[in-house]
Formats: sequence, C-alpha cells, structure tokens
Amino acid sequence: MRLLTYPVLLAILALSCSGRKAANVSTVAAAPVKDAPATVAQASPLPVFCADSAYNYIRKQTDFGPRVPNTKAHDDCGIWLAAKLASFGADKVHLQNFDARTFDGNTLKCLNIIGSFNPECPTRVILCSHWDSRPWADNDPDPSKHKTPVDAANDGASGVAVILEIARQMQKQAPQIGVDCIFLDAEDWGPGDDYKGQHLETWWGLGTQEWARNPHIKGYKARYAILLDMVGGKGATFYREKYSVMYGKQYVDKVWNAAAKLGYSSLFRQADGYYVTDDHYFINTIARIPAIDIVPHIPECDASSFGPTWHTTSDNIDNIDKNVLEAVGKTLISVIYNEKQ
Ligand code: AHN
Ligand code: ZN
Repeated sequence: MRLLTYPVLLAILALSCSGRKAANVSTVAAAPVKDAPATVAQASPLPVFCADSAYNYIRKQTDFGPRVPNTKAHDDCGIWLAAKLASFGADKVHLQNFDARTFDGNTLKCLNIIGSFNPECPTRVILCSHWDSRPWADNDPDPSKHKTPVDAANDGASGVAVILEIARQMQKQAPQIGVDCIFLDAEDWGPGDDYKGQHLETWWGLGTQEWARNPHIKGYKARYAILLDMVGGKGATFYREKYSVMYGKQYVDKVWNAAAKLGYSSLFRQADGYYVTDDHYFINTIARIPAIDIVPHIPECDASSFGPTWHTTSDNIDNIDKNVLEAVGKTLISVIYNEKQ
C-alpha cells in the first residue's frame, strides 16, 4: 500500500486540495426573507449529477481498450483513475498494489485505488465499483468471440464513471460525512460456464478480497458500502439483490426509497432479485461492513439476468443509456447528501 508518489499526481493533489478548501467554504447565500427567524438554517440544494459527464468518463475508460489485468490498457487506465480522483480533490489517494492468483493459474499485477474525501470524519460511506474488464466475452452469442476481451463499458466502466462524477460534485460541495471512493481490481477473472473444475465464489472479486483483508487504513470502518456494478445498460432494472438484503436491508431500503422519491421506481423495483456473487459479498463477509449491490436483474432477458450485453463483445459504449446513469447518480447523490454524522 502506498500513497501517490508520482510527482505529477502529487502536484495535482496539492492543487486540488487547495481548490477543495475554497469550494468548502462557498455556501449558497440565502436571500433575506422578511420575518423569517434568523436561526433557520438554509439548506443548500443538492449538487446536480451530470449524466453527460459520467458518460464521458465511460468513454475515456473504454478508449484505453479492455482494462484486462496484466495489459498496458489496464495499467494506463489505473494511473488515469488515480489522477482523476486526485484532481477532484480526494484528500488522499491510496494505491494498493498486489498480486492475485486466478482460478486458471495466472498471477495478475493488480491495483485497488481508494480516494478518500474528508478523511478525518469518523462517519464514512464507501462507494465502490470494479474497474477491470473481463478477459473473455464468453457469453457472446458468437462462439468465435468467446476469447475476445470485453470493452466493459457497462461491466466495469459504468460504476467507476458514476462514482467519478459524484467525486467531481463533492469537490464543488462537500457532504456532511466522509466518503471513500474505491475502484476494485480483478473482479471479473472468474470461470465461465464451460469450466470443468470447482466453481468457488472466491475466484471472483480478487481485488475486493485483498482490500477487505488489508484495508487502506488499519482498523478502517465505514457505516456501509454501496457497490455499483453494471449501472449503465440499456433496459436495466435493479431489484433488491439478496445478499444486500441479508446483510444490509436498512441500506437497501434507504437507496430504493431515495430512488422512489426521485421518481425512479420503474428502474429500482421493490422486489427481490437473486443472490449475486459480487464484490459486496466479500465486503460483508471479510471486512464485516454492511455492503449492498446495485446490479441489474432483468427477468425477461434470456441471454442473462444481468442483461443482453453481459460478458459479450456488445458491452461497449453504444449500449450505454445515459438515463440509467442519471437515475443511479441522482439517487446516490440524494443518499450521500442526506447522510448525517
Ligand atoms: C457471477 O456471475 C458468479 N458473478 C457476477 C459478478 C459479476 C461478474 N459482476 C460483473 N461481472
Ligand atoms: Zn463481469
């Protein structure tokens, strides 16, 4: 584990820190209202999540090429993500380098990236997403593409992009709590259906398992974590994933109620989905932090309950829906800015 050491990134960090302080003290000046008691606090409006901005962060990631561990595209994108968090005023950016062993005997050079906002605050919420791309499109309808790496616009880049846009907004206006933005590596190097060996949960979420065993700060605690996985696909619907309900029902309620209040009940359905072996599983079981997953569940999709592009070569920028990004982003802004210490 190390903090950013790249001189360039440090320079960005220094600049963004001073920028952030300035942003912190700027509050919306309330127009004097006649007869209003002087002690009434004027609530600032919530920052506005910009879906175009999130969309551009997806494009930026997919432009590197598939971010498959042990490739240049992956390593270049990791540096870009860390610099981006620093530029958005993360007070600290932790880089967790580690080697991960895969089910098929590979050793991956991995990187978890943690951007901490308001690091002194004891009340913390985690926003996390995996940032790696699956090395094989093994669910593609065309078998000749089963060894082609995935662009992972949805299954990787979308969650990261939504979190980056929230980070950008936090620089303009800080929430009352501390937020850790965590980009987890090597989620998606798990065995496909054709794998004849044992299918273990632990073949997935390798970066999360590393972080959960060795968090970026000793004794690290957070109130809860929200995992974003595939939050930009056309036709997405989000049901209450079952591990999330099992370990963090109150936070599922919080997020789904926030979505309903904003008019997104047709996207965030008040019904149960499946149990999904995803990064949040290890945050719950290893780090013991309640963690919920916003992950699509599309009962009417034959190709996959995660949607038609899941682990296919069609998981590219053309199949991203800005409206889905916006609904998820606005819901999370509402949750984060309503959280009290
Ligand atoms: C399994 O299919 C075992 N888990 C889904 C987790 C995942 C893969 N999320 C994105 N890609
Ligand atoms: Zn995947």
